[in-house]
Amino acid sequence: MPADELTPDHPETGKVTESETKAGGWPALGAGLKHIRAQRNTAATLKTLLKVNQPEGFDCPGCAWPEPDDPSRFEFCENGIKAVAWEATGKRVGPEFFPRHTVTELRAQTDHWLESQGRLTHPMRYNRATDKYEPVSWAQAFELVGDTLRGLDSPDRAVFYTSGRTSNEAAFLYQLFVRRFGTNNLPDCSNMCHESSGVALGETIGIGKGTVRLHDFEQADLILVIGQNPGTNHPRMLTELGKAAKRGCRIIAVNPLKEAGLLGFLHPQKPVAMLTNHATSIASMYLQPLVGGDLALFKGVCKRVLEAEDAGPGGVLDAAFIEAHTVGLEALRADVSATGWDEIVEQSGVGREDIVALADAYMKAERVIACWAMGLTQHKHAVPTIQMVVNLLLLRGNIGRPGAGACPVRGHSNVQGDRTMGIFEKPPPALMDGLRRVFGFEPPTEEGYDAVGAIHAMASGEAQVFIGMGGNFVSAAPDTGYVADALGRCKLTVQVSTKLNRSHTTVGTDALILPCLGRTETDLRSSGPQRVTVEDSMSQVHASMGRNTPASPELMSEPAIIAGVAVATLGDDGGGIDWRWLTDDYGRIRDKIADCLPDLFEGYNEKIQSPGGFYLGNSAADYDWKTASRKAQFTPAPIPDLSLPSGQLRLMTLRSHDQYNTTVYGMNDRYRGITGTRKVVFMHAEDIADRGMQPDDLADMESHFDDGQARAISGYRVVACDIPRGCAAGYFPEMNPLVSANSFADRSRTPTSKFIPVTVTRHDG
Ligand SMILES: Nc1nc2c(c(=O)[nH]1)N[C@H]1C(S)=C(S)[C@@H](COP(=O)(O)OP(=O)(O)OC[C@H]3O[C@@H](n4cnc5c(=O)[nH]c(N)nc54)[C@H](O)[C@@H]3O)O[C@H]1N2
Ligand SMILES: Nc1nc2c(c(=O)[nH]1)N[C@H]1C(S)=C(S)[C@@H](COP(=O)(O)OP(=O)(O)OC[C@H]3O[C@@H](n4cnc5c(=O)[nH]c(N)nc54)[C@H](O)[C@@H]3O)O[C@H]1N2
Ligand SMILES: [Mo]
Repeated sequence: MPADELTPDHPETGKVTESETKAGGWPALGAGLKHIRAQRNTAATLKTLLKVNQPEGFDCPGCAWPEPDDPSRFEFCENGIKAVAWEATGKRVGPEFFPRHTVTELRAQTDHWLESQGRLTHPMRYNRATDKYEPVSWAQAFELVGDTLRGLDSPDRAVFYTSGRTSNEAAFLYQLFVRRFGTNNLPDCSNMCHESSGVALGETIGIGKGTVRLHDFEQADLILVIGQNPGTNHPRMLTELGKAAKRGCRIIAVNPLKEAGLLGFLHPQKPVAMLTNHATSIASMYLQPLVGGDLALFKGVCKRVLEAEDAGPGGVLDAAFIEAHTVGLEALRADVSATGWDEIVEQSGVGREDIVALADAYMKAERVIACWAMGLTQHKHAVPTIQMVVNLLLLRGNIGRPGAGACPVRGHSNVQGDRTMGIFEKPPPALMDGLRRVFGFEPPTEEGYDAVGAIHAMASGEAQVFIGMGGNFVSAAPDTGYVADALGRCKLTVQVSTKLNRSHTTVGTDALILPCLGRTETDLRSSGPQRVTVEDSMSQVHASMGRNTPASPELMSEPAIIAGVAVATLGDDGGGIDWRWLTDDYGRIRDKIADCLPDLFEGYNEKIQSPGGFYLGNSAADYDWKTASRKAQFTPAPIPDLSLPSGQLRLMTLRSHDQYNTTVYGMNDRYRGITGTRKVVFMHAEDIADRGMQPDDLADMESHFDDGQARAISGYRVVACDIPRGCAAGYFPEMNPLVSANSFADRSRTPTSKFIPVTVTRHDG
């Protein structure tokens, strides 16, 4: 499908002004309130907000940043308000909506328009003859899914995607159904997100999760924020960073772009600071590497640390920690000394004196936390880059010690929990043993498709059914046109969703929209209202209870939908599993989870009674290294040569301040000075001039991968910003037609959404 058809133009009313130098403050509160009013449900939304992240309330459906143990009465942020208001909207997309729009017409609308129409209320089935969706009963919908799945010549012909909002209970049930059906085809948004972190940490410290907890932020004396934009994507993290900065902890940002939220922060819930407009400075040092230059940069930092140790042996490294807990230092030392400063400086784009300054700050600090997000994970060499950061932490024993550790900051509010529950194309052995023992069936052993694998399998016809438990696969995945075609080749596409999105417009021969309850809504089952549980970025599991009246009486919960599909597919005996009994009371699902994974979840139902929930523990934080060598692993890695042919730029795709992934709340990106448009490309002023253009000119863009495919988008407004020469930035998902499904990280297979070689030329016409 041509890219232009899938990334329709927004009305061109855009305006570019100066970018900001701090995040939060009055504009943040104002923006939050504006969003509540726009959703036509002000009173209900305000009432809802009082329940966000409170002990008896629901977990914010925004990001995965943890809640403090003692949350102030209002534990929310501007973007949490948007996420909640978006779900609690008064607008509806009911059966009266669909006769007015063919799917072809819907495809021509922007992502923003589609989602702004409101909450989905009824199950709908696509009618190819009229090119429209029509109401269908739940029973008929389940029958269609069951019949189609049973008609496949192998269970491996179906793909079961998950986005990261799905609760532990729904996720466990979903993977149970999928494995009972007979496949491990369980790709998820994590494949496109923090998979590289999971692989890198698994190999080096034996667990694919972060090692720090929230209270560690109170003890750190250096926090590195690498490839992450918390002002927009994890605003509540700024509270922690602000507090840390105030008590003298150093914060160093590593990001090609100068992001407002890393420069300063005005807490929107601290009236005095608000009234005096007195922002807390955050980063005391801001390094701007070339896009993709972090491996070289952190190798340089390791080099400086090792040189300092050589100059004064015994004074720099944590010899006791290294001796007791690590292997591989000599290999790293050899690799680092064989790497010259010229290469480090050239490939990182950071001057030697700045690398030395970062290393010196590191060596002065007793307790160091390294945080990172998509700026590190979505690169071809993402895994070794993260491992170089781990090397740096290990050199001075900064894993396991209070106030120190590795902190991959997760995205979706339960993406980490979904993985713990077994949403993974690689069947986790402990869970497979549990399934065998508790449910008495033999789970499939062959690895399933991850996100990239699923795309190619649908394109080639090897996979013929796509079921999405949340998310918006076509817009989130790389190479939008290719994915749309791949979905179009399926016999059946099913989207379990709360809002209309582009994936509903890229239909298979048959297609269903199954509307579900959101996190904020009461989930009433025969045993009463249900709570669900989620795991945050720091391995804390806690309960979440929706309180709002559901957007429509027709909505079903995700667990109930899974049960319906399971019975329709596996037959009346449900493959030996009583799905209805399990979903009448989610406590029963939790008991089964505890039976399957007793080490982590024993006493699950009791433990979630306590307001803050419970901590799953982290073996690495306890100096228990579950690696092959039973030690933490230093990992040498060559610096890749990332130089591009002359004229090409390194494009990174990122989030504006007004979106949640593919959910576009609005057209503004306040901190970056953008109003009313998303069709922009950020570049260095001299790179703009070199191309004979001026800021505000319109440009066309073409990407260059060595897979022989041409990928282009057109009509993007050029914006000058503080970014290294040779680098550029634009918004996800609009720029996804430029990303290749054949370009992904080594070992983790995460699409390289932060490194797209592009040419930018003046738009003619
Ligand atoms: N409001 C809101 N909250 C969200 C989301 C949302 O869309 N909206 N999404 C959620 C999800 S799923 C996720 S995964 C997280 C994403 O959170 P982030 O990772 O913060 O999101 P991105 O916008 O992708 O920004 C990545 C940052 O990395 C920088 N960067 C890009 N390339 C490089 C590089 O090569 N090196 C370095 N050092 N930096 C680089 C960019 O300049 C940018 O500041 O947020 C979660 N929270
Ligand atoms: N180019 C580029 N591509 C990227 C990225 C990037 O930085 N650059 N980031 C990647 C990352 S980090 C991620 S995590 C993925 C995100 O990929 P996804 O998770 O697939 O996408 P979302 O946009 O979060 O999904 C939004 C949809 O979820 C549905 N939804 C919302 N709440 C619920 C709920 O409670 N239940 C159900 N069933 N559905 C719900 C709504 O219908 C909404 O339309 O995108 C990836 N793609
Ligand atoms: Mo993500």
